[in-house]
Order: sequence, then C-alpha cells, then structure tokens
Amino acid sequence: MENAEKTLKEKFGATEYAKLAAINNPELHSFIAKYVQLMEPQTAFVFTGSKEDLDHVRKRALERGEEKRLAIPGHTIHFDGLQDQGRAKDDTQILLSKPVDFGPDINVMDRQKGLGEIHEFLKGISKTNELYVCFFCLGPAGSEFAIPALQITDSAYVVHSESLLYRNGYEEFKRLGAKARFFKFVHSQGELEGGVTKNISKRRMYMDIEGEAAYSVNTQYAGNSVGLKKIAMRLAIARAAREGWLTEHMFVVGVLGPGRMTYFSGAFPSLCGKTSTATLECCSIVGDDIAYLRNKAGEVRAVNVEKGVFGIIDGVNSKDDPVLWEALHGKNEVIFSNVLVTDGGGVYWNGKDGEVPKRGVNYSGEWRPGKKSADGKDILPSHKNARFTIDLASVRNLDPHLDDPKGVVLSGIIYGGRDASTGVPVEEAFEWNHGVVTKGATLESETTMATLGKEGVRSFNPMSNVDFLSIPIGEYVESHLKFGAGLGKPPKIFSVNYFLRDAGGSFLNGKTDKRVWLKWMELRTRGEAGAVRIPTGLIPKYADLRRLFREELDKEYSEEHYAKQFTVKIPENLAKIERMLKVYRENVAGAPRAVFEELEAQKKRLEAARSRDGDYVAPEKFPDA
Ligand code: SPV
Ligand code: MN
Repeated sequence: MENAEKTLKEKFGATEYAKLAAINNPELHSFIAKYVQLMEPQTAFVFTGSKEDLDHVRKRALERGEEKRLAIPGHTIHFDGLQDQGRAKDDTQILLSKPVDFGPDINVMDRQKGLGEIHEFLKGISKTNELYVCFFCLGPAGSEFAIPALQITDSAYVVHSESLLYRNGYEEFKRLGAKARFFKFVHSQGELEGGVTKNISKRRMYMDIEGEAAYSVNTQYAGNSVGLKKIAMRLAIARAAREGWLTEHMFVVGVLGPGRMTYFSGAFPSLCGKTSTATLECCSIVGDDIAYLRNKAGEVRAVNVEKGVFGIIDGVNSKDDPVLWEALHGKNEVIFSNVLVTDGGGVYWNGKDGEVPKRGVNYSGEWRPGKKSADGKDILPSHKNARFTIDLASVRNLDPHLDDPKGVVLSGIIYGGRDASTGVPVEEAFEWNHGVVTKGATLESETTMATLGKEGVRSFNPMSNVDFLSIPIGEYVESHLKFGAGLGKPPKIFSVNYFLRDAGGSFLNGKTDKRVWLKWMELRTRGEAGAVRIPTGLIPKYADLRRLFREELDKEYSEEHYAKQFTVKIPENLAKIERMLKVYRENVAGAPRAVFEELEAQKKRLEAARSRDGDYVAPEKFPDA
C-alpha cells in the first residue's frame, strides 16, 4: 500500500495527488497506481469535474488534435479513424474464468488469457500522452441505482465526452470511501497519427466481468472508448442479473396525456429511431440510451444511467427533430463526430437542412461530392454513424425527474426494430410473458452502421441488447421473466415498427407518425382506448387513430391506409416464429420454457386465422378486445 502511495505521489505531483488522497479507498489507490505504472504516461491528471479540471481537459483535447474548434464557441469536431467509425464487435470479448457459450454473436474468452493479452498491449502505451483519472457516477448520485465509476484514459476527448454524458462522481467516491462498489475502466487511444489511432489492428475491448473492470485499447470511437457507455453496460448487466434488477438498452420518456405524464421505456437497436423518439416534442425526456430498472413495491422504476446524449446525427433536420436541431445550434457545448466540416468552421451532415456543400473535410480527409472510397463506394458527406454529444440540460423537453433518486414509474415498455416486412406499426402484448417473448426476446432487426460490418442484414437482437450482453442469452431472457413475476403492477409491453414497407419498398409511415403511436400507447396504459385482438397482440382501432392523427399531426388518416399498415401478414409472422424456434432450440443454451410455449401458442393463433381468412388478413376481420 505504501508503495502505491509513493507511486501516486511521484507520478501525479503534489496538487493532483491531493485530489486522490481526499478519497479514502486503498483498493482504488492501488488500482490507479498499477495503471500509471503500466501505461507510463508523460503526465497524469485527476479529473474531479471542477470548472478548472474541465477547462484543462478541453484545452488538452484541442492541443492534441483530438478535437478542433468550430465556428460556434463551445462547438468542436472530433474525428475517428477510417476503420474506427463504429463499435467493433470482432475485437470485443467478455472474459470469464470458465467460458461458456452465450449464444449467437457474443464473444467469450478465457479470463486469464484475455487479461494477459490486454495488459501486454497496455505496457508503455501512454508514453506520449497524458493520463486522466476520472470519477463519475452511473445513475443519479446517492440513489439506490447509483454505481460509482472510475475511468482511466489517455484521451482528453473521452474525458470531455464523459463530462457531458455522465454525472460527476468525485463527491460520491469521497462519501463512500472504502465502501464504494465501483466499476473500473481503463482506456488508451494508443499512438496517434493525424489525430487518430494508428494501430487499429491492435484494437481490443475486453470486459472482465468477475473483476468488474474493463479495458479498451487502440480505439477512439466513443462506443469502444467511453468506458461508462456500452462497456459499462456489460458490467451492469451481469451485476443486475445477480441482484434481480435489469440493465437495458432503453430510452426513458414521459408521454403527455390529457393533463398527465405517463412514463415509458423503449428498447431499439442502434440507428433505429431511439433518440429521435426520446426527443420528440410531445415527450419529456429522461434518457435516450441506457436505463436501470428496479422493482419497487411491485412497480417498475427506471433511471437514466447517463445525463447526456451521444446521438445519431444522420437525417436530423429542423422539421422532424426541432428539439435536437435547437440543441445542435445553441450556445451549449456540442462535440460533433465524423460529420463534414465546411470552410469557416460550419458543419454538415447527411439529411441536414440546406444544400450539400461543394467541399469540406470529413473522416476520410478532404471531401468533395462524388468522392469514392478505395473499394469504389461513394463517401457521403458524413458517416452514417456520425454523432453529436450534448448534455441533456441543453434540450428543451428535459424531464424534471432526470435526477430523481427514486426514478420514474414505468407504465409501458416498448420494443422496436428495423423490420420491413413483418410487424405492424404498433401493437400491445397480451401480458408480460407474451411481451417479453414475442416482442423482446425475439426481436429481429436489420444491421446498421453503428457497428462495423455489413448493413441491412436481418439479425437476432433480443431486447435490442445483444451487443451488450455479458450473461448467456437464455439466462438474460429468464431474468426478464422473473423480474415480471415479482411485479404487482407490471408495465404493459408494446412493439413498434417504424420501418414497415409496402411491396414496392416504400415506407408505410411518415417519420412523425411515431407521435400517434406513443399517444395511443399512453391511452392504453390508462384504459382509455379500445383495441382489436389479432393473433400477435392488440392493435389500435381505426377511429382512435383517425382522431389521434388529426389531433397530433393535423393529418387525415384513411381507412385504406390503416388496413394496409395493420394487415396481419401470416406467412411472414409464421416464418419469423420458425426462425426464432430454431435459434432458441439450437443456439441458445438453457432457453426458458416460456419462450417455446409463447411461440407455439402464437403459431396456433396465426394458423387458425389463416385457415379462416387466408394469408393476409385485414384488421376488420378480427374482433374487438
Ligand atoms: C449505440 O450504438 O447504440 C449507441 C452508440 O448508443 S455507442 O456508444 O456506439 O453504443
Ligand atoms: Mn445505444
């Protein structure tokens, strides 16, 4: 221990060491000492979240070329390397002493081997960088939900981003001292070339579940580097499973009903409309990406793990996303990433209002319309996974309960994916288990550019959370069923599908129709709207939607359009059930029985409807619920 203190004093110097000494936690001190010794930074800095500390980090990010100033004061641009534009699944591993098969698409590796490899990579990696030791808190500080988090990183951009995205945890660490059950994140961007990570072939993200620690090296893209975001989710999912609560890839929003606010959470895969739903004008936003859910006296209470947004910028425009548009043009801080920077420090992204600029600089370097990549593909002005980072304080529909230590009571949980062919635009599950299985555990979505690899491939993504699972899929689904069994007042479960297309490939919905679906779900949670009972769940009645389309969007919604959107597609639904039965039978060890029971029952209902009315059945053929 004395050795640890000696190392810390030497490496940090008196001023910085004093900040560490204020936290009475020997485990914390020796962990930090271990990594400053191993990573050999030029200098070391302790980030407490004070104004001075923040100024230091902002300045460093500019000096190091990790960020550049834009025309609007407080706005900066960060570029990730060409090969570093999304989460890298192939370089990500869950480390376990006794590796088991988690199910499709999740990499699991021997813990000792993984720790050995990553520590080898970390040796001397920060020689030309400053190392930052930072204290944050996942969830509202001082609450039952809170998890203190230590971030060690040599990237000022990571610290800057985390200062916008997470609550300060320095006071929490001081208060808890040696009692803190904290998560630990170690990151290095590695050697830089032109401001971006050079050794991409040595990129690794390893999550040590047993040690509640995670390591990420030779990457800058925030989904790989910002420890508190998706890396922390792996640690939190495992902790939650042990303790009987849930860590979910969900927004949390209040939906305004007549004279009241009703809270929902929603799980969508990346790039499927999660942030744009959470920032709708008719919503009061608590969070857009990650939620912790706990059973409190039989109700589900949820908090936002974060306090900021690292959101998709592609397609954001003033008409469809007025709340985001304002936040991206205001006096508040914004870190843009991987958009096009125009002459004079303006920014442009795909789908922004106005003309496409004639030139600029983006993640590929100098850019002009028509620019092609080495393999002959068009390079768009901004990457499809280009993003913005803001503090939620800068959005005008921020919910007053963001920092409520008790969280908000959820009345509904929504699952949504990118599904061109099968699901209806909105549907309520019959009850909890039916919803968990047919809407959550069997969610399929087309892949997007949020992860490296091919776009548009239909893939199995239980609860939109498969990328972040740190327990086997079967166990994870079981944890949802168990969680529901303990609830006296379970939230209703819904699905939405914003991406349904007609036979010609055109979308069957407008971008803002989601407001109507939300309002309908709000009424359902209060027992104030009827429904039609179809084999897969409960759907809206035409008359309710016609009224809501008028009220919300001033749009005439025809019965013909309703019939098109809500026709039950029996062959597509049956095919999906077969795919899911196969996956759960063959690829998911220990799948709960309820999965098979719910799917078989749904199959029977669909087959009965088909023998009565054929393959494609209009909603009018089904009875009111
Ligand atoms: C997502 O891809 O789901 C995100 C951004 O929210 S990332 O940090 O890359 O996970
Ligand atoms: Mn996300």
